[in-house]
Order: sequence, then C-alpha cells, then structure tokens
Amino acid sequence: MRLYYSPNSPYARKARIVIHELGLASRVQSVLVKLPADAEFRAVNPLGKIPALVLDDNTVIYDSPVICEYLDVLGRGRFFPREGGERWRALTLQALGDGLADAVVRRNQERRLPEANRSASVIQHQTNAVESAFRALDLGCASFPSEPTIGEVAVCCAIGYLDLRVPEDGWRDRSRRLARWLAVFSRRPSGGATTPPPA
Ligand SMILES: N[C@@H](CCC(=O)N[C@@H](CS)C(=O)NCC(=O)O)C(=O)O
Repeated sequence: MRLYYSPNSPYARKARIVIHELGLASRVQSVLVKLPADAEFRAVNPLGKIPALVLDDNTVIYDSPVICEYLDVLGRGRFFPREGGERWRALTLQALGDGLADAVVRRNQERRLPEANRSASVIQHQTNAVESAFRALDLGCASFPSEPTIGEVAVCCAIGYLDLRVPEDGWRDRSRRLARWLAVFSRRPSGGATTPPPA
C-alpha cells in the first residue's frame, strides 16, 4: 500500500507513528506530496489533503483518523480501543489533538498573509482555541494511559507541529505537566523516527 504524506504534516505523522509502532513499515511505500495538490494527487484524494492511503487493490482511505484505524486493525494494534468508555476517551482526545493542529495550521496561514489582508480576529479566534486546548491537555494529561491510544498520538503530533512552526511559543512554561508528558512520550522510537525536520 502507499501512504501519501509530507514530513511536516501533523496528520500524516499520526499514520507514520502507527505504522512504526505496529511494524508495518515494510508493507507501506511512502509517497511524498508537494502541496497544494496537483491534478494527479486530487485523483487520489479529491480534497487534495494529506495523508491518504491507497491499498493494494487501489481502495483509497482518508482522512487521518480513518487511516490510523485501518492500520490499527491491520496491525492488530491497540491504538483504537474497540469498545466502552476507553474508546470514546481515545477518539475524543484524538479530536482535541487534531483540532489543536487545525487551529495552529489556520493561524499560520493567516499570519503568513500580507499585513493588509491579515485578519486579527481570525488570529485571535485560533489563538483562543490553541490556548484552551493546551489548558485542557495540561489538566488531562495526568490520566493519560502509559500505553498510548490514537488520542495521545494526535496530541504529540499537534504539539510537534506547533514546535516546528512557532518554536518561540513558550507553551512549556505554561503547561508544565504536559511538557513532562511529551518529553516521556517523545522517547518512543516512533516519535524520534517521525519528528518533522527543522523548518
Ligand atoms: N482532517 C484531515 C486534515 C488533513 C490536512 O488538512 N492536511 C493538510 C496538510 S498538514 C493538507 O493536506 N492541506 C492541503 C489543503 O488543505 O489544501 C486529516 O486528519 O487527515
């Protein structure tokens, strides 16, 4: 199968971590995509977004939550608890991590616009989401399980993306428990192997 990705994408990194953790690397060919999507990639994912996974029978799977669950079933993993409260906790934490990444991406897009076209209210709106997501994660991380689910993976990828794009953010001073959790999580070989290259 083929994974369409870019090394900086927090969403593609989720899939790359799951692949690494479950020992699926030999079954997945990585295809680097340059954004914005061209017609060839839009024929794979009409939304033009990465990641996308193409199976050996040419079935296409996106977006990252669906790809990661597919890989988890394939590799008999435990990133997606199959039922009960633990499943909804993991999926909701994944939504928080992905939503944090969405807010960081959207804020960066706005910040990169020429000053005359930039909207202070869009930047503030996304900053509010980033800050309240960090507060919730700093409170919640004390009860993160030691064996990570897709929720913890998504949080690691979102924060890794913030570190890449806004290294001066200083969130570690405001969210000390979360910083300690991420430092431990990042020691996993899958975290090191998928860290985005310096900007
Ligand atoms: N919800 C999607 C988000 C994917 C996404 O936004 N990917 C970005 C790259 S980090 C992208 O492909 N952007 C291109 C675009 O929006 O045109 C997922 O979880 O896979």
